[in-house]
Amino acid sequence: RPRVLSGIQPTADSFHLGNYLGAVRNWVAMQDTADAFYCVVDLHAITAGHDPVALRNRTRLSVAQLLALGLDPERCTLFVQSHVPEHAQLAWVLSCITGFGEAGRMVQFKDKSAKQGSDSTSVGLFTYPILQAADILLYQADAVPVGEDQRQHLELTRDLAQRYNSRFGQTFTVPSAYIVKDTAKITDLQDPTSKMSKSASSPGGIIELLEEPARSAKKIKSAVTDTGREILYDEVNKPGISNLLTIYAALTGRTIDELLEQYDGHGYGDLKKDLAEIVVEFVKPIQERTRGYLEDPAHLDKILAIGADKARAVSAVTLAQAYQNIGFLSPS
Ligand code: AQP
Repeated sequence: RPRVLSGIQPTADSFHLGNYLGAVRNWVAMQDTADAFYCVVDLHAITAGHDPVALRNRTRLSVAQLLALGLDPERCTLFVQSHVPEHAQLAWVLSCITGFGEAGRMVQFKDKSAKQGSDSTSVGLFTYPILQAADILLYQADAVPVGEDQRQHLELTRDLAQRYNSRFGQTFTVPSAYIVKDTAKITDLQDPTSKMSKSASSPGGIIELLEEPARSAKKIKSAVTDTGREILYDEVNKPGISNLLTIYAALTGRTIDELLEQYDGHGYGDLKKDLAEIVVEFVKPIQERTRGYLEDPAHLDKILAIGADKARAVSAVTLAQAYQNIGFLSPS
């Protein structure tokens, strides 16, 4: 079975629909087809300023949501990144084979640092993609299920793996991005050419899985739609309605063509009203299950302890090999 690895940041009180449809939904599916490793990446979550109490809560909340969304610790390895010290250790080594200019070309860094200003931008935000490369390469992952926004970081990971292997001998599997085109970029409901984002979206633009369902329904109903009245799938000229069709299709398992046929002759309002109900029915059981997991933090901690042990069994072997190949003297 192929090995997969992916992660999600505990940077908000709730995941959003883009995180689910672009990434976590595929994680759930891959539990049955791959040897899957998934982590809540708390080391990444401290790169842009954070509150310690909120971080701890959000880390547990993230784990509870992942379980509620369908991750099963019997069928995958679920862990918290900081519980596995090899991530930070390999990141240092990889940072020493990454060019300064190469890291500076990362679009996500350029966007986020431009917003923050250079005095508020941490060196950690700059080296974030290198830590992400370490996350992936430690597990010898063949595939990395992510949304479109991560494509450039995956390219860097591949380059670093190839560079290491050619300089120091075969050490890492060169991974591929696994990006499902249809749902790779769920867009902001108020600004449908931008991605739905925890940090950049306005409250009206983002559907949070744990928010009051009536609030989500209202947001869908007031989503920005496009000029004209006809329901068509056209990402360029009708990005708003196309995004709603994408979400509708993904949550119901129906094709866009089936939806176009169903809504032929109907207005935007009809589609929004139906989609609002679908979203409400989708989030309700997830919220209930998340609450259930949060009621038993000791159980969550146990799942994470087992996950960290399983993760370390793989990551420690890779790190030892990477240290050996780069020329570090083994401790006796
Ligand atoms: N809008 C999206 N559509 C599809 N996939 C998305 N992902 C994020 N937004 C979308 C995917 O979700 C996974 C987890 O990503 P993350 O923890 O890095 O989340 P994030 O990037 O912090 O989430 P945001 O909302 O994108 O936050 P900002 O903009 O603040 O960085 C990844 O696989 C990602 O591709």
